[in-house]
Amino acid sequence: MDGDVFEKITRDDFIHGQFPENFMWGAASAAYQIEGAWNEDGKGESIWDHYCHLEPSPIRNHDTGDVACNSYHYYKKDVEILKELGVGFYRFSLSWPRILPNGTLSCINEKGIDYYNKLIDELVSSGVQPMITLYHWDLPQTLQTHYGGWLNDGIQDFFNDYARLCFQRFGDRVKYWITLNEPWEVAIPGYCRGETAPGHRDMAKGAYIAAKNLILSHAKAWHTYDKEFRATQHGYISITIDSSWPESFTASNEDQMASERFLAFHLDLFAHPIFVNGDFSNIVQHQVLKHCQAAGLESRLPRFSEEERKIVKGSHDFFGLNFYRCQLVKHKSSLNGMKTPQSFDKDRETEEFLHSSWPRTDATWLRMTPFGMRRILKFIKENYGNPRIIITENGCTQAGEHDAIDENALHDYFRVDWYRRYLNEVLKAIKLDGVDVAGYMAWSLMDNMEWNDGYSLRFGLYRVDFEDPQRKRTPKLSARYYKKVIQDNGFLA
Ligand code: GBH
Repeated sequence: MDGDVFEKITRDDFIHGQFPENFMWGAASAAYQIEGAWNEDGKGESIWDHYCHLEPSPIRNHDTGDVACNSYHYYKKDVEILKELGVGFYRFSLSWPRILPNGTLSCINEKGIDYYNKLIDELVSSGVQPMITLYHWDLPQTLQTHYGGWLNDGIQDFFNDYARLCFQRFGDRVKYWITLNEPWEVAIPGYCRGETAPGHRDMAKGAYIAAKNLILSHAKAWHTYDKEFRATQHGYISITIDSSWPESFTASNEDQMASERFLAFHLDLFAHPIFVNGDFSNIVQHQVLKHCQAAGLESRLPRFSEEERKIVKGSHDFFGLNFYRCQLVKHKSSLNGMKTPQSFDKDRETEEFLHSSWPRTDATWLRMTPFGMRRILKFIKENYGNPRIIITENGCTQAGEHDAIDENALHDYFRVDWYRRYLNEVLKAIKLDGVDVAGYMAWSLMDNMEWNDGYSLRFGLYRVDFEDPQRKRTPKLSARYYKKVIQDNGFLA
């Protein structure tokens, strides 16, 4: 580490300059986190409705998304603030059970479709282009209860049916589609560790089975768009993948290999099949097999058939990236034969932690580490065939913000600094490393229901007053700052 000390001082130096012409500036949200109206107008229950209503509640302060920002009723307020921000794009997600209450075409909820039509029309007439995420974690509960959700390969066709319906109903006005948001967060916390909805725990196999179904679901929907809609609708469709950027704990060969493994099991777990060759990488195959063999077992990793590899490989129009943070990564051997229970977390043979010098936020997992942005962008350029990249999420909570009152709550200097630094690293990636970054969506447009952390973490450019029945949205300083960066299309000298 010592050799790097000087490099670390200069690493964050600021550059002036502008983003490419027509750079896509936007802000993002997700259905469960903002809509509320969880059981209104025929909407079905989602796994997040179900999970938040469990007793005892697994959510901080027993919060739920029952009302959230009430965007189902106040979507016009959302469009107002998007206009005020001056963004060209709004990335939001559709609630699958609002459109298909039990997940399948057997029942189509026209009222749910009306809601999204009204939102899309309001956006388009306001000069804001919709970018739609089909799945941001709120699976219809029926599909979970009756089929086991993402663990059942039947989900691939259910998702494809749902996607086709959305292209049919909304595709005339929507040119950017994202099939799945952060499949890693679905597969690992959702179906392996059991830490988020649906809370299914299967350390040995859950992650891989869900991952394979997520990848194939994405790929089938991509082909449906490609074959049936692209020629008339002229849009773009891809997937959004999230990952931390690993910084090796030491410069040792061991720790550097551990960083490689970390990426293989995070970013690359989904990017490798889709952007490289239709299959899990050799590192993943080797690591899983090695742990199984040590215990005298066959590999737990499901394989892709030749037919499946063909439809997965190349199923993308751009690389959707959600990037938040770096993690320090260290080698950790976990080969202990029969004594070690088989587990996704052990397959990686890594240990991760945060550097004490990285500035804190309100979220224990999140520290300000902008340099990782430039590095992960360069990695994507070099490893996935220089794709066009759209950063579909980046943003933060600010330490102490939740309890701040009066103007303190709106003077989010830390968040201003965050956007300034992370965006500057994006600019460096474009100007200095030649990475093809086409757009950036701030997470989030407004404070919202932050999953297991409820309303205790605020990620918004706009503050939402959750005590107010009208859910008033008020711009924070960061909203004004972001607006200025958009107006200048970068950082003027
Ligand atoms: C994104 O996930 C989501 O797409 C978005 O919906 C969310 O609001 C946003 O980030 C902010 O979190 O508490 O230690 O168990 C980013 C990946 C996955 C990071 C879950 C936080 C919880 C870690 N997130 N993780 S912990």
